[in-house]
Amino acid sequence: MDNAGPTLFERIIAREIPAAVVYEDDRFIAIRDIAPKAPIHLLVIPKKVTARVDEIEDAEEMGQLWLTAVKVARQHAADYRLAVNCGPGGGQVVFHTHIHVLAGWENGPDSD
Ligand code: D5M
Repeated sequence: MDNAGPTLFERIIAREIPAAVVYEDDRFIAIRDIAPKAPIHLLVIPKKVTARVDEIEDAEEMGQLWLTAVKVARQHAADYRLAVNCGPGGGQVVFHTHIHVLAGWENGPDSD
């Protein structure tokens, strides 16, 4: 991490920037993506800041992140896609770790 100040998602967690919050506990928050790429597009975000998912070295922390993503996904859809962009070359643009939850297609993700 650099020291460029709070990330966009930290500012959302702090309620400095508005977002549609669909889930929150003491360690994670989930919001609706502002530019949805599926009928349902959520972001599951750890409150403990890392820039990208491969900075998480602790198995419990990584496990809870994925368990929370699954829990949030299942609150919204029976079937879903979880995705993580890691680094600029992987399509990441917000450098605060997050898992995308994509769902809601009528006939699967490649149908629309
Ligand atoms: O995905 C970062 C995602 O974050 C991208 O799908 C848009 C979303 N985004 C950007 N700004 C906001 C705000 N303010 N609210 C909600 N969602 C937002 P990445 O994996 O880094 O490419």
